[in-house]
Amino acid sequence: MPPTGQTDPAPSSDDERDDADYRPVPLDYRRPPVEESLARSRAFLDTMRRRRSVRVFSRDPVPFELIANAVEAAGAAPSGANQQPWTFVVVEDAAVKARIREVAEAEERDFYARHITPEWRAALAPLGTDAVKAHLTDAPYVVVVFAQPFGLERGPDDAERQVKHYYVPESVGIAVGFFLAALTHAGLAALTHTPNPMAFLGALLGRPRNERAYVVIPVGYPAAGATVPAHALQKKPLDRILIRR
Ligand code: IYR
Repeated sequence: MPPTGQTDPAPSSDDERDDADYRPVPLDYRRPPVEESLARSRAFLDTMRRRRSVRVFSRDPVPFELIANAVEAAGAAPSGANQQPWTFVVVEDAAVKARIREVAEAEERDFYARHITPEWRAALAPLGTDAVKAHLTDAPYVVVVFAQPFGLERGPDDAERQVKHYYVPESVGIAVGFFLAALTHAGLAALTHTPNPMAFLGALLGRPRNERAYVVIPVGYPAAGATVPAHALQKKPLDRILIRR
């Protein structure tokens, strides 16, 4: 770099600024003994194998900390450029849940009556789903996850500007996976539900213009005597999903 005559030269290119931004810190990590790893891995597998999508919920209350901890676990997920392009809106208000149910059911009625293809109907038949979405009012929490395709920041001039986010669907999908795993680990039940279209949720929940509804997840305890479709018990065996080379 040519001399600038300044004692504290300003960065002259983006590359140099990026170098200056990178600040390594020691990794906080403890390697567990192999026996401990195996025991934890097996216990986690046992928990996750029992996970089911639950469509009938008890109205029993669930401590909010369980939801907050699961959201914090989701927030620990990796994301494109660590931009964390997600917001988890936890709906507890009965009137808001009722409104979500009303609109979602209207859309689902339309889907099942008009938009579903014969192929799609056949794929859903073993799940026994229909347009009635009682889980949206019975579950104590309805978590609506929003993705942020871009961020909104205020510049030094106080003007709002858009910041592009990278790998948004992948990042939000991973975070939702962490969320579902955390709920399962805590002994809670959930359903991944995607009413189609979902645009009404941004308006209903007063979300900013950079957020798009990604998935709706009712969370609670299963209703007493809840049943699940036998079809959902059939997970592909390991030798069909794991290939060693
Ligand atoms: N959104 C509809 C239909 C539906 C679609 C899929 I793919 C599912 O795995 C389950 C349901 C509904 O919620 O009923």
